[in-house]
Amino acid sequence: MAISTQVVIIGGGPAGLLLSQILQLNNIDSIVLERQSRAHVLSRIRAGMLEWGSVEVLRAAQVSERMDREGAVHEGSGIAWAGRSRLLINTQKYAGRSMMMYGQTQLTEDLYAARDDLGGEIINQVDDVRLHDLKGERPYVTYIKDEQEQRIDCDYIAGCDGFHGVSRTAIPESVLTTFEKKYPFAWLAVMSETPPLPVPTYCHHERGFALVSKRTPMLSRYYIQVPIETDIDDWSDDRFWAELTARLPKDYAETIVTGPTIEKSLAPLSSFVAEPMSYGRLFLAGDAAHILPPTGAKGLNLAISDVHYLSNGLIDHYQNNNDQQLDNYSTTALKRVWNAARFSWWLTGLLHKFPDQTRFDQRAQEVELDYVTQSIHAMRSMCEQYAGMPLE
Ligand code: RFL
Repeated sequence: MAISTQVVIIGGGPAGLLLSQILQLNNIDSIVLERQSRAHVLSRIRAGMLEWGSVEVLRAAQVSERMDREGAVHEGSGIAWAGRSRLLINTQKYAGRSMMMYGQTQLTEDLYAARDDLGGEIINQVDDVRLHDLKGERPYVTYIKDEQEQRIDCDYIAGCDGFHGVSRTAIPESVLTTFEKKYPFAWLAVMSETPPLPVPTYCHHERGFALVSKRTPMLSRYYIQVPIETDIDDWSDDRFWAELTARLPKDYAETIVTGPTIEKSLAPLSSFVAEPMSYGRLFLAGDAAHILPPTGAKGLNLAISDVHYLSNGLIDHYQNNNDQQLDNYSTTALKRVWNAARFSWWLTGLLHKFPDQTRFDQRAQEVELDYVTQSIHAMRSMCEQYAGMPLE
C-alpha cells in the first residue's frame, strides 16, 4: 500500500537531513530514504570548514548548539610557500566574515539527533530507489526495504543522494548538461588524535601540496597531494608523517605532534557540475548536482546553500502558494555553485604541483601568489570568495 508525504528526500547525508529539518520546522512533511545504515553514514569522515553563511543556516535550523560550543571560530587559513613569507587568507579582515571549523561527521550526528528529537522520518538501508512521474502533478518513489517493494506518493522529490546517487540519472540525458574536470592527482588524508597546529594552512612545496587542518583540540586532519594511481596500502603512518613534514615550513615541521592515524583515505580531485539542478518536480541538492576539489572547502558549504534555496522555495510554495523561488531554484543555486567551482579551480591551480608543470608554470604560480599578497584588490577578492559569497 502506498503512503504519502509532501516531499520525499533521497539521501540522508548533510543535505538531505538538513532539508528535512528545515521543512519540518516549517510544518512541511518529508520522508528521508537513505541507502546506508545510520552507523555507516555517521562513520564517514569528510569536510570540516564552514563558511559563516552556513553557520547561520545551521543556527536557524536549530542544529547549532554543539557547533557553537565545540566548533573553532577562526579568521581564515594560511598559505605557506617556500622562500616567501606566510600569508593569511584573512576572511574576517578582508571580507568581514569568520570561518568555523567543525567536522561534517559531528554535524551529521547533530542533524540525526535533531531529526530524532522532532520525530523526523528517516528510512535507512533502502535499496533500488526509483523516481517516477517527475513531470506529473503527483510524482512517486519506489524502493525495496526488507525485501518488500514500497511506494511513497508526494508533491516533490529532493535528490540529495550524493555524486553516485540515482536522482541525477532520473533526468533525461537530453535535458542534462554536465561539466567535468579531472585532476592528475589525489589527496591522501589522515585523521589523528593529536593536537593540531594552530592555523589551518595550505602548503605549496616542490614535493607537492600539503594541508594542515583540524577538527577539535585533540583531532588533527592532514592531507598530502599524491599521484592519482597511488595505492593507499603503500602509505604506512611513518611514511605519511615523513612526507608531510618534508613539505611543511620548518617551524610547523618542528612543532607538529605525530601519532597513530585513526583514518586514512584517498580522494581524487575533480570538478563536476550538472545543469539544470531541477527537472519537473525533482530538485537536486549538494553532491548529487556538483562536486568540487576540496581545496576551497566548498562541497559541504554548497550542499548547505542549495538546501537554503530549496527550502525557501518549498516554504514559499506551501505557505504562500508562490512558486517563483522554486521555478528559479536551479538558476539561483547554480550561480553560487559556479562561483565556488571557479574559485576552487583557481585555488587548486595556484597551490598544487602539476606533473607536467614547466618552469614557466611554476613562475606564473609564484607571481600569482605575490600578486594576491601585494594587491589589496586581489586579496579582498580571494578572501571574499574563500569566505563564501553571501546567500541571496
Ligand atoms: P553525501 O554526503 O554524499 O550524502 C549523500 C547520501 O545519499 C546516500 N545515497 C543514497 N540514498 C538512497 N538511495 C540511493 N540510491 C543513494 N545513493 C546515495 C548516501 O549513502 C549518502 O548518505 O552528499 P551531500 O549530503 O550532498 O553532502 C555533500 C558533502 O558530503 C560533500 O560535499 C563534502 O563532504 C565533500 N568533501 C569535502 N568538502 C569540503 O568542503 N571539505 C573537505 O575537506 C571535504 N573532504 C569531501 C571530503 C568528500 C569526500 N568524499 C565524498 C569522497 C573528503 C571525502 C573523502
